[in-house]
Amino acid sequence: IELEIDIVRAIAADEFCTYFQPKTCALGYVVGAEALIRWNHPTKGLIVPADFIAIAEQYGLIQALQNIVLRDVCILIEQLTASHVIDDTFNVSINISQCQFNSAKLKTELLTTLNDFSISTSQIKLEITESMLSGDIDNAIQQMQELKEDGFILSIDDFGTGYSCLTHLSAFPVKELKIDKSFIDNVLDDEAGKSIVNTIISLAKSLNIPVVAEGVESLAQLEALKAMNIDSIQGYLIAKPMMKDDYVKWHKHNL
Ligand code: G
Ligand code: G
Ligand code: MN
Ligand code: NA
Repeated sequence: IELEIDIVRAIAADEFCTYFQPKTCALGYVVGAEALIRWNHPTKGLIVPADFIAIAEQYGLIQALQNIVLRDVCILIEQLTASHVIDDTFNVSINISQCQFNSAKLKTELLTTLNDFSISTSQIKLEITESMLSGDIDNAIQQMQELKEDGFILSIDDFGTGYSCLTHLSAFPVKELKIDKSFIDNVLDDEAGKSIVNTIISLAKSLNIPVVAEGVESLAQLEALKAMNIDSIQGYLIAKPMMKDDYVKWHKHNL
């Protein structure tokens, strides 16, 4: 069966689900989470996004998947709010694809789903990869500005891998910059690895943009990043992405 037909079938069969990975501040308090889609395939088992996101983008199915993720995010936020374990500074990140970012309908799609819940746009963070910000800069800034005006928080994902023009960084209305895992992997290797991460953190700090380290796996990495004044941490050291119920349990035990 063709994968795109299988995606359409799987949407109707409710086989997609959303995992959540927590993000903590340098002191260890939970400050947010990232939503990561998974496909519970009846015969193939759990399928990761690397194996279907590109196909979904190609066949115009990505917004349908995004709506599922956003709905799951809203359900999580409502549940955590009802349990009094978050306040309205807690936000959940969703990953935006290039084709969605280019679409004039993105904002309406997001607002339509949010409308079914009593959740503020400021509790939703939109992750745009750095590579999406290297083409038509004026268009990118305008799209970001419009999303920001509706209250969405914007984040630059996979920073350091996208060859964006650094002079534009101060023009982007973003509230977060996520250093790509590939740089965090090398932070203990040698002076060069350390210096690259330190330079990204200093650059973001000078622009008043909080910085997240992605893919932190060891205490030694965490200590090195804290010494460089990192703001937040995401990675297996804190927790792997979890199903909603496991995430809620984890969250309540790690307040
Ligand atoms: O969850 P995992 O680490 O396997 O994610 C791999 C990639 O898939 C990441 O780059 C992430 O941005 C992307 N991804 C995960 N969930 C979504 C989603 O809901 N929408 C889009 N567009 N990409 C996603
Ligand atoms: O959207 P983005 O490309 O940033 O997606 C983050 C991806 O990184 C997710 O697929 C998530 O499962 C993965 N991830 C998060 N933390 C770690 C980690 O500590 N180690 C590894 N190997 N992967 C991680
Ligand atoms: Mn991401
Ligand atoms: Na990333």
